[in-house]
Amino acid sequence: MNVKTVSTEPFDDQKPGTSGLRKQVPTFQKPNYLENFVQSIFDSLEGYQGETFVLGGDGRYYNRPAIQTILKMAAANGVGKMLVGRGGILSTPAASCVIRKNQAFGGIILSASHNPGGPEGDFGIKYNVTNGGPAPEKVTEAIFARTKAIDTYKILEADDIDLDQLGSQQLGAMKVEVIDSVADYAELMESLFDFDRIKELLTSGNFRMCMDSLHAVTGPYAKEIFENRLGAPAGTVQNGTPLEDFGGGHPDPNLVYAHDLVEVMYGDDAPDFGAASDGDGDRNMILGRQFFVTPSDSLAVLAANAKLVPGYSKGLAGVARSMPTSAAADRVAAKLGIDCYETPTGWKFFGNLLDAGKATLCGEESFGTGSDHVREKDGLWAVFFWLNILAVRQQSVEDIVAEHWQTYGRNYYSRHDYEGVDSNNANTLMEKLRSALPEMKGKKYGSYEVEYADDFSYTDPIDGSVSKKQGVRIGFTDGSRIVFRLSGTGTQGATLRVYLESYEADSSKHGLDPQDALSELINLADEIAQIRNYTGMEKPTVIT
Ligand code: G16
Repeated sequence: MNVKTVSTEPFDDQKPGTSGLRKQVPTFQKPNYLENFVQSIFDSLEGYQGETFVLGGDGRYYNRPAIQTILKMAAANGVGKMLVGRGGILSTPAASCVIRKNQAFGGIILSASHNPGGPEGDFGIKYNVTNGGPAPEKVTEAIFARTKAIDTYKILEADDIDLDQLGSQQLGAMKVEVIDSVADYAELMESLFDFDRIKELLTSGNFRMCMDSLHAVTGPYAKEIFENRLGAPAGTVQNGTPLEDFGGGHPDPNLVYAHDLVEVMYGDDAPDFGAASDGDGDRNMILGRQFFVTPSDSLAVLAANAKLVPGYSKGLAGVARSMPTSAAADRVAAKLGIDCYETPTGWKFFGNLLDAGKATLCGEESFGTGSDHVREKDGLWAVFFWLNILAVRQQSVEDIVAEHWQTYGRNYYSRHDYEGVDSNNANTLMEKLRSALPEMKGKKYGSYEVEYADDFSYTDPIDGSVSKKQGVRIGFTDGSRIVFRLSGTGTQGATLRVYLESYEADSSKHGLDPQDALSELINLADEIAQIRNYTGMEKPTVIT
């Protein structure tokens, strides 16, 4: 076995963001760029030699060469066995499932999630720990520290592995097993949901659904489960073949980027149910006929109906949501008499709560929902959850949500994104806001009075770790609020996210367009943060 030790120099931009290291493909193609980061992962782990790891990605451009490099580096660094998805592909939730099922030491996932792909698109890499979830901050910080000091990496000189051949192969002293991850994932879904009932619904002739995989990783999973196992007609899954550049699209399941699905669901003779997932399969968007379910509401509806689903019929230990997600789930938790946790943005913050059995369901406004079945958010899981509820309740998506609002009130909610903002301007906007916070309490803006204004800080209730500066919150006396934060997943300039929320108990006022219901708060956000001034934009680039 020929292990080569290669000299290298640190890069100064390898700090993992909200979810791993994301950069444009040409950055990852720089000599040693990927290798430095991978070696930094191994260097910051202890006791992994001889252990099993999991490796796979969302199939975007550069996935295959990166997988080959990582395999050779893993072999050179003493990994015992590597489980790799066929073709180098694993959805993020499937990777989490495989790590857990095999009690692997950890996993390396190659994904830039919902960001566009292709030679000029984005690429990403993240490390997941043994519980199947994204590495917590203390691990990502150790990896980052190592990237700043690295001077060599190890790689095996060997031929490439055949990634399309299921079964075992040898790479130096490391065993490589190419696996069919669809099977493991489908089995897990079948253990949680009432597949018989869902099958009945999908084959009844009275119900039609459309699943849009946006040319990304969930295509094979969705085709196998919806069409082959659950009997949905061929063609139920659209854009179901994963492409390296996602067909030139933006694999982000929202009303702007999932336009094919939106056209179908808002067209004449629309199906009863529509869903989309993202590049690596962990996000979801849920639509009824001409009806959009916000991710915050989706979490609340799943929590309120969890007892209808076999895997959750015993009830929930608790729910958790990221801070900018609306408080709709809090109202359900209060009624159920269970705890509701508020964490910073980033799925990694749910890991400890799930491991400790404090939360069963988690969700984020950024189209992420999941549970303790894995340690990642899970796009298709959310679709099955909805289908299971629809199969039991035999009502439309819109009726279920409208009834939910009648019971709990409606949290009007919207997120306004300003993408590609000059980073200095974005940072100045945030700093100005932060410095104004101490003076804000009690201030009046039109009919609104500020009740609190702070920069969200989170103390993990399990390990006591503290994460500061997680978003500026301005809450008003009527329960509405505005949150400002900069995205940690973009690769060009900065993205300012403005989250707007107000609460309406009166069901006669539940039928408004959220942009109208929130219009005063939207103007206020601009007045307080000088958004147009600092971004140079008259309006957001994306509204969800
Ligand atoms: C990641 C994280 C999510 C987060 C989202 C948006 O999702 O896992 O927890 O909500 O990014 O983060 P930001 O607002 O910082 O851009 P994904 O689907 O991109 O892996």
